[in-house]
Amino acid sequence: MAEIDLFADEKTQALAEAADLRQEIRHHEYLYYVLDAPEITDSEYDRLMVRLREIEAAYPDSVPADSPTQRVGGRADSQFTEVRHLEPLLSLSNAFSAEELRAFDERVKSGLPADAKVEYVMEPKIDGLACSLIYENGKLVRAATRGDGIVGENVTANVRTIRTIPLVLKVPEGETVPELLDVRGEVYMPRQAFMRLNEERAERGESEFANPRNAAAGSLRQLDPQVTASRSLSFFAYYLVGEGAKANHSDSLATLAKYGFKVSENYQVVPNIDDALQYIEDFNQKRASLAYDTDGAVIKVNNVHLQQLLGATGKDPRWAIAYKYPPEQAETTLEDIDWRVGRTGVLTPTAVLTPVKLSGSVISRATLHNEDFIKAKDIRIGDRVIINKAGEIIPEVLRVAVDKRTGAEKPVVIPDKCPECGWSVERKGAEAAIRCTNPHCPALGREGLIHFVSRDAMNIDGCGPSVINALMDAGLVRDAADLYNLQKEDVLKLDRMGEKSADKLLAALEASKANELDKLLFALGIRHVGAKVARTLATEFGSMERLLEAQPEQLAAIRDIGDKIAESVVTWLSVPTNRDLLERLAAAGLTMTFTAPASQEDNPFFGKTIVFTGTLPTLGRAEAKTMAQDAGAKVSGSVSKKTDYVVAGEEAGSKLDKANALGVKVIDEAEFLQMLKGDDAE
Ligand code: 3BA
Repeated sequence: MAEIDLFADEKTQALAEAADLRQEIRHHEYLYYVLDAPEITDSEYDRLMVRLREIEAAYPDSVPADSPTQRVGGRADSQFTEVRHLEPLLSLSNAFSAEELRAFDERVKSGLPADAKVEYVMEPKIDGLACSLIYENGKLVRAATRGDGIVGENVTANVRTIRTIPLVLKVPEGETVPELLDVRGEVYMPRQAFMRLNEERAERGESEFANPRNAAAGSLRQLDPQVTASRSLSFFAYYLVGEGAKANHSDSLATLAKYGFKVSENYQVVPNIDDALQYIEDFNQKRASLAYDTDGAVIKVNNVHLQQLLGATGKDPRWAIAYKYPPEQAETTLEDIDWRVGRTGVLTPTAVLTPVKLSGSVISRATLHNEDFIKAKDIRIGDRVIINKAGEIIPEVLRVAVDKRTGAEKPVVIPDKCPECGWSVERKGAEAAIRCTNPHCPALGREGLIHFVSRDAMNIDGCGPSVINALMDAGLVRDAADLYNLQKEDVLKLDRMGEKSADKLLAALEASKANELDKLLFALGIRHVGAKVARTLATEFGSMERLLEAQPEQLAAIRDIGDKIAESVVTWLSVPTNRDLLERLAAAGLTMTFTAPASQEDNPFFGKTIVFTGTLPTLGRAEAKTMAQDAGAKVSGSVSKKTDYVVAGEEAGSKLDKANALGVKVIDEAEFLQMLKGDDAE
């Protein structure tokens, strides 16, 4: 009995601790994400999360859906099912001039009793997507896009990943929240996140998003919430509907902030239309310096009672209107082009301009994207160019004022050398990017190292991007080999690095030396050598020594290794600094060999193509796949004439039918295992 009580007590205590941790974590997330004013370090925050996850793992049945650990989970509705809004989302009509705003003011006045005192709330108009968030008893239960205003798409799973959206409303002690709350606002992508995302997409050869708004829309409509979570979306709340609404709109905004939402710090209550126009002028100056895109200002009648008296015409409220800033353009001279190497080794051109004023700031640089952009617009040095600032912080060259050409303009010279290290550059196939060929270009170092230590590569725990950055900034590490020369006293010099973390880092480095050649080959970050190709190479050659001697034809003859990969590998291996790096890694004690599972070539599966289908009785799919690969087999996802074996389990479906139709040999798990052991010499 006593023992049972003891356990019960332990559980109660753990659950109480978890509840406290959740409160604490929510508070710190609020400070960090909403207020932008963290009070603890990232690692202190991480520690709280680790502890919470630990308790939740021990008591998985007691994890509430609104725990900070549960932001990413579930799946988005595959079709994003339609949901009817509790109350329609209205739309906003637009005004493009002071006259139109004065006319709006007149209409408001004429629609209200003469003695009505009309105040306006001025808000930035965020360039994002309108969303409605439903909270029941303070908990987020549903999120929907605007859709046609009546019916929107259910994007709850994705919206839950947005850190500025509380899963549980912040309620001051002694206060309660309405049972039902409909919070509306704008989901948007901060400019920085947008630029980073596009950079990554360009690097992967994917199409770039035209603007943060499109990027936000694309990110919200992802089927995998994990992807949405990685996109750094944010949310500004600007409207509280129905029950929750206060007497004045400005009070609703204050209430939203109190509940833990991010509310624009740039809203203002003004007493008349003159001050409203002044706000619009002032805010135009401020806009460029914000971390997100705005395309105008929204003017709203503050008093909700007056709003109701005014009502709506069709979908547009008579009590609010959006003012849109004119597109910002200016003409200036393109003096030069500055080519810089990004962290991915891609050279990007920036226009160096004669400084010119554009929407409140002085512009002296503009993006030119890439070589094709320059060619398509026939941009020449000395040209008069029209630059455009479509909200984005970095302006763009819109077009050349061809009529202003004097004949003195000079064609743009595309660099053939890396401006950072002087190595040659290359532009391959259909890619728009020009890249530095120096695998040790200083610009690349950081990213390369971050990849080297990552989980699927050398898997060095406790060595995240921040540690790599700190090590490089401190001049302690330049390349991967330097990592293995780190001494404890060096590591301890870093900020926020205690005895314990230093020991852990050094132990992880030591342990990583045992990784076999496949991991190392992947970790080196050779272009086109992903984890799978690295494994094939390691299997085929068995040692770095043999790989170093390989001829391109030898490589290209290997199944799954095309000319592109072969060339990339051989080129990489022929670079003296890379050879040097490999020597230093070997000297540090890293494993340079790959021990293929014994007697592969005798194995009946060696060189064969296998397809797994259905549920195997004992083996997991990944496990079975690895076993087959270790035996030298190629595992494919679909059955064809080239398939040698189909390993079929329970509920094998169309693949089994196809195998039978094609006369492919079908075996079960037991036969598969037996043949692996070599009991069946086929
Ligand atoms: N305020 C967009 N509508 C906005 C509530 C009203 C409204 C907006 C707004 C209708 C912004 C139309 C879609 C909609 C909620 C309907 C804003 C912004 N206010 N600050 C007056 O920043 N983009 N958009 N959203 N209901």
